[in-house]
Amino acid sequence: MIAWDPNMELMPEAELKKMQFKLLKTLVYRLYSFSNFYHERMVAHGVHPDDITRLEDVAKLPYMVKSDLRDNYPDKIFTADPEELVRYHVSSGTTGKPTVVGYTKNDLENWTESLARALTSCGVGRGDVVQVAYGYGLFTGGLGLHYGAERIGASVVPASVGNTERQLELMQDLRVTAICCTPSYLVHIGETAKKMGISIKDDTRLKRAILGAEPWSDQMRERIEEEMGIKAYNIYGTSELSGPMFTDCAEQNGIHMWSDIALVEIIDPETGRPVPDGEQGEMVVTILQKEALPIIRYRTGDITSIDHTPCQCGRTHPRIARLSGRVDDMLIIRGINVFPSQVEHALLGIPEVSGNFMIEVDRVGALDHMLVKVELNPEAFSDKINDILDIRRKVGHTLKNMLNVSVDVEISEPGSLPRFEGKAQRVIDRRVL
Ligand code: DLL
Repeated sequence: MIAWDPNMELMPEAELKKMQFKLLKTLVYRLYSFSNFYHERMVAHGVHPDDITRLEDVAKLPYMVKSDLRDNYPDKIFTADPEELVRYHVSSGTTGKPTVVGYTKNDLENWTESLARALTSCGVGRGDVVQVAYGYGLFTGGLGLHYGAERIGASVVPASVGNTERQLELMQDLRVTAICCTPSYLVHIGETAKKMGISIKDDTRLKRAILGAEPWSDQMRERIEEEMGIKAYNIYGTSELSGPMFTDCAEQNGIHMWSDIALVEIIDPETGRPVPDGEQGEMVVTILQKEALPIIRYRTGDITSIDHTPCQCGRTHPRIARLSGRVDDMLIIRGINVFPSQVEHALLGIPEVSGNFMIEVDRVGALDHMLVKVELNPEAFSDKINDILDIRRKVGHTLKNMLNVSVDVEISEPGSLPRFEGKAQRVIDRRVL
């Protein structure tokens, strides 16, 4: 196993915990003394830095949520002098004001190092040609992976998103070996390649894809790996935490959360109480070393579970499971909780349809009504109405079994549903709640 920073990545768990405690204590004292926002929060919550006497005491600190950042727009929570800031990223979000994240030189350094570790653990290194097809600019994906890939000595192709045919030309001409983009964009690149008569498996040198920024299923990973003859890794992060920072390793069995960077808790989103290892809940993250915009107990809204058992790869940092969705992604259909990721999971088990889908939710009378629009795979395309009705029935049954709620299914032609270059937006909820 090749690690970027073996001392840190293979450090015994007990030592990691000691380090985390020290970092937490320093962080809490610093913020209590120098940040109005955190000082007021801690006082209102009845907690003093002296109350933090062991790592588990992190639970005594108040939570932070996305609206705290919005309400303090643009930089009221920042704790670095303005002249220390070297970068801003801005996340637009779907509602209200955007959130602004500032970085000092050290913040960029820690972010870049965590990505260097992450990319190395996916098998990327010197000699690789990395096509960064996440958006460059205010989004953290493009520049983040760019700096990370440069740090490990790979050659970077800063392609950004869009212009898909050109992406394929670059991939072939520059002998790209690894691509970083959203999973839905890679699927779109694959479809475009087919139309252009290019086989990614046979006509390119692509070996790895580092995919994230949106939920995707294990079935999707397998399908991508098989079709393109590559290994597909999962990368996670959010702008508030700095950006993408954490990936799975060669074992492809969970995302390593670097313990010197992030202290991770999994809680029951309703009660706020911790849930045991292996059980799903909302991930709460404290970033232990951030200067410009410190983050204590940030409720990510992301649903996952944590595993502290040793990983076969040798890294000692805990792993989180593939994210199954967001607390706020969850649709409640006639009282049943439904996650869009369950729909993807179900569809990818049906050979006649693709994993590209749209969900439309309406209220008809007093009842919720969910329509899943599904695309046929080109091989299953038929002009016989009975064939299409059979597929529709099959999809309906599979979804009912997976979701425990009946949904309507609309079958459409191959390639007819929207394609996404950035994060896929698959749900249209027209209910007025
Ligand atoms: O999406 C950062 C990023 C860039 C991650 C490139 C990975 C690759 P935001 O725009 O702030 O930042 O969105 C963060 O995206 O809370 C998750 O809900 C979702 N997300 C990110 N990665 C994954 C993933 C970037 N691997 C939000 N699986 C997060 C599922 C993901 N969801």
